[in-house]
Amino acid sequence: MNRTLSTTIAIGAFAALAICPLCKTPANASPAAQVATLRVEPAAPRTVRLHIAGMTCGGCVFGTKKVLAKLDGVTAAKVSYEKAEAVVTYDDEKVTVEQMIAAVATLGYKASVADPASATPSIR
Ligand SMILES: [Cu+2]
Repeated sequence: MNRTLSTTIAIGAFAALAICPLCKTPANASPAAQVATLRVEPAAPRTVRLHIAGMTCGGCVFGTKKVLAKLDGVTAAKVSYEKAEAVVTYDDEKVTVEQMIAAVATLGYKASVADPASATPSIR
């Protein structure tokens, strides 16, 4: 009984020390965790808050959301008619804020960055 317990502790300690010297990933990490570490610098999703002038109804919100979501690299677009803004989550390796503004302009609305400081990596 007592012997079995100490054996278990020894195995646990060994597993914790078995860390790959290259990637610092514990050798017993799940395959998914190992794949994640292969990407040297994972693209952090960014979020930008755009002020959108010209939206006059819920249909405008729908259209704006649609053109933003259609852009490759945009993963989420929350458009608010009340606030006259769009909060867009995107991958900055695939799409730029300028492209979003241009896409919104095709509908006749004028988008501008509401908060430049918001165009930073999303903390969430
Ligand atoms: Cu409208």
